[in-house]
Amino acid sequence: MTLFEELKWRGLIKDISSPELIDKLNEGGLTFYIGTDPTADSLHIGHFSSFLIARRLKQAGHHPILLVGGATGLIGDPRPTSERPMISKEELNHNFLCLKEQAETIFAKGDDDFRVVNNFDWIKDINVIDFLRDYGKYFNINYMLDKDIVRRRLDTGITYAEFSYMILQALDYLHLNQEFNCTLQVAGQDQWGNITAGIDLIRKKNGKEAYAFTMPLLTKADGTKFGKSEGGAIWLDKDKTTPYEMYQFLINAEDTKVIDYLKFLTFLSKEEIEEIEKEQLEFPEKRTAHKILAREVITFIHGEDAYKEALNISESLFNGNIKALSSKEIEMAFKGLDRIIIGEDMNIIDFLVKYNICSSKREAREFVNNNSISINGDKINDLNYVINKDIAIDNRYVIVRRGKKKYFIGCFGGNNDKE
Ligand code: 629
Repeated sequence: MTLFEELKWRGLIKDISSPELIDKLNEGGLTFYIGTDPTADSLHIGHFSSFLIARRLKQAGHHPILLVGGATGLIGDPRPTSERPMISKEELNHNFLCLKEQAETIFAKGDDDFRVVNNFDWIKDINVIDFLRDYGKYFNINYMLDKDIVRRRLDTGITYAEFSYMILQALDYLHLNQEFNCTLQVAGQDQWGNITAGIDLIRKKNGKEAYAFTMPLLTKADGTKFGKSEGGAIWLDKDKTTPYEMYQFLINAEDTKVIDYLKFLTFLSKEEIEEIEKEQLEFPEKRTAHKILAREVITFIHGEDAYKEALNISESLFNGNIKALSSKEIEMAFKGLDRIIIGEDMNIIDFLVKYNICSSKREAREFVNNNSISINGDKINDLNYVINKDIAIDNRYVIVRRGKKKYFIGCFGGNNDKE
């Protein structure tokens, strides 16, 4: 398979700017870029699904530039629905540093042929007269109004700032074309208008051909955006979304979409994925495709140790083997749960009632007697059992499971836990 055939097979091609691009992609050697605005302090898995193209193209002999929009982030790319609230320069700068770090550690991975640039570096020096003369003069209003997202915003309203955004992104492409002979921009399909504005500006100002292709935005079976779970976005920052939470999200991908996600989000070959697809069809209960998707994505983003930790948590919780978890893994596994701060040693029945794990002493005795209560993975049916630091994991954690899968996490007070 040529590169282009592989990208098509993986479902990574939505639109291409011209047929000549196909041979150029297959030949290798293009300098290309993909950009993101620092609208938050972390990239999310939707960005991951787009930015991964940078490593794919690099592996095929092209030269990547990742752009983090320190300037465009201050203006705001118009969304189809409504005007973005103005971000403060302090927040933008904080977000910029976070995203630059992620671009370098998750995607560039120390590879010297992986440039990360900030468009503030060249846009900050352009005064308003030069902006209007050197760039504004090349944009006909009808052309700008014709862009899909701008047109849809005319009735709800769009400010001059957001309306001008495409000129900035076009200016970026022109700058990278002049500085680095960048002749390809890649993005998700929502960026088509911004990218073609850049191609037209390069043709008008440099008299040169530039190219683009866009990728479809990854969706769930119901057509909604991939990467949104009920708990919100799936962030690449492990302190916002732990590798274990990412594991849970990926392992629960819809069966009808998991093979598409393997194509889009991993570097497994066509043969490997077809093998997995066969196994998935024959033994769906093994969830092989889901487990491999989680392994590949988490290992790429967070590394193998983080993946193994997430897997250990998942397997330990599944088979109730809580004692196999370290304190750190317990913290990760029960991150979303309210902590029960245990102030004193207590009989299990009093404990279950005091911390609302059971509604009454009668119910607590009933649960204990019929094996519905386990402490740190061990079923407890001794009504006189005492909860104290000796039974706690690391003298700190008491993990209670009520019934099949209702968990509570208790910890003995200490190091600034409020009682
Ligand atoms: C200046 C800014 C450029 C080139 C690109 C940009 C950012 C672009 C944008 N991109 C989205 C983002 O920042 O807004 N105007 O969140 C996002 N992108 C990745 C994919 C995307 C796109 O980061 O391209 O399609 C979806 O993930 O929406 O010179």
